[in-house]
Amino acid sequence: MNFIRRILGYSGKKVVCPRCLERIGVKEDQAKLCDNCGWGIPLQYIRSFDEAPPIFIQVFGWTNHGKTLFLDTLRLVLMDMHAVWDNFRYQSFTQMDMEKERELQAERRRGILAAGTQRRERDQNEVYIMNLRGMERWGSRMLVVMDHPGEYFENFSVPVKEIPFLINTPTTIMLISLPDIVDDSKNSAGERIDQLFQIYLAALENEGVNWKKERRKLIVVLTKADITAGMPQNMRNYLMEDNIWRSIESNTRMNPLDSIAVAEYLERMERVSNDIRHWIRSDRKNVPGGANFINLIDDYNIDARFTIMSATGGEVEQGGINISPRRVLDPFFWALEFQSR
Ligand SMILES: Nc1nc2c(ncn2[C@@H]2O[C@H](COP(=O)(O)OP(=O)(O)OP(=O)(O)O)[C@@H](O)[C@H]2O)c(=O)[nH]1
Ligand SMILES: [Mg+2]
Repeated sequence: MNFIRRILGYSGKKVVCPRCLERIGVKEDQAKLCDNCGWGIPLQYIRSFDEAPPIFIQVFGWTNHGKTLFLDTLRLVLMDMHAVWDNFRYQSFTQMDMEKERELQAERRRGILAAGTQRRERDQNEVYIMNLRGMERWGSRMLVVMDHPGEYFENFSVPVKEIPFLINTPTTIMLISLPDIVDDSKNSAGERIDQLFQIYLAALENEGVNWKKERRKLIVVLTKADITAGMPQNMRNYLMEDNIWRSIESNTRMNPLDSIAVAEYLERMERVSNDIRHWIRSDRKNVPGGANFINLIDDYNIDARFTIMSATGGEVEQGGINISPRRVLDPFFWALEFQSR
């Protein structure tokens, strides 16, 4: 039997298509077009699948709130994680991924990350795969990312077919920029944080999600924390104390994130998550819709964690920005925790 399998090149192996998440049969030594969606699955993805299972990141958030910049700076930080993990290495699996990598590195060398509108012209339905190896605690994982335009999440008609990870993976990153909803001049529609969540609930409910049966996981990311008003001092300190980027930039050696340090990092993240949750629940002025948001989360049995982050590290200047991302790893670490159990 094994002999016949070898001759036919059939290993009985199945992988999850990184585009539509259907489980499909593959051969160990051949790239393959997905039987379900036709997407070209790279050979290295197939080879690595068992040893480095995929981790899917779906970002849900309105236009101009910072989704693309979050995903881009996360990739930039991940490319330099050797700073804290001695055996860390990453790899692009497709030409498109490598081009993206070069583009980000070039922008970073110029100290500039292009602004939102321009970035939106890219094909929004592309799947980016980054193979990450040698991560302390989590080992090897393939990070699979899609970046959708905020228009998709604007109202109750979310095009879920275009957003396969939303329904088919249990974890969603809900990203919201409080400065963009608190400032009336940027928020003529009067959007509130609980409304973004109601759109999420409606999208999943339309697809028949059973909240009691499958506990959904939500990572709430308050982005643009560098310009967020009214944030308690302990949270602000937490944001500013992240010095991974600084040590990467200055090429200075940091304390490695060994297994003990990672465990401590996660404990602190959990405490900060509780603080943020409390702040959202109680600060009516600076977090419009916050109390309703938290109560709905509990009502729908959702397993939520909360993070603050800044993709830029500071206010954006005309023409470009000298970035200094802070705490962009936190949502990723939560996703790893959620998708490792
Ligand atoms: N101060 C500050 N500005 C940010 C931050 N992240 C993003 N921005 C600004 O917000 C703008 C929009 O960010 P994008 O990442 O393009 O937003 P998006 O959510 O991808 O927008 P769409 O693609 O239209 O849905 C950027 O051009 C930056 O000027 C941040 O952490 N801090
Ligand atoms: Mg975008």
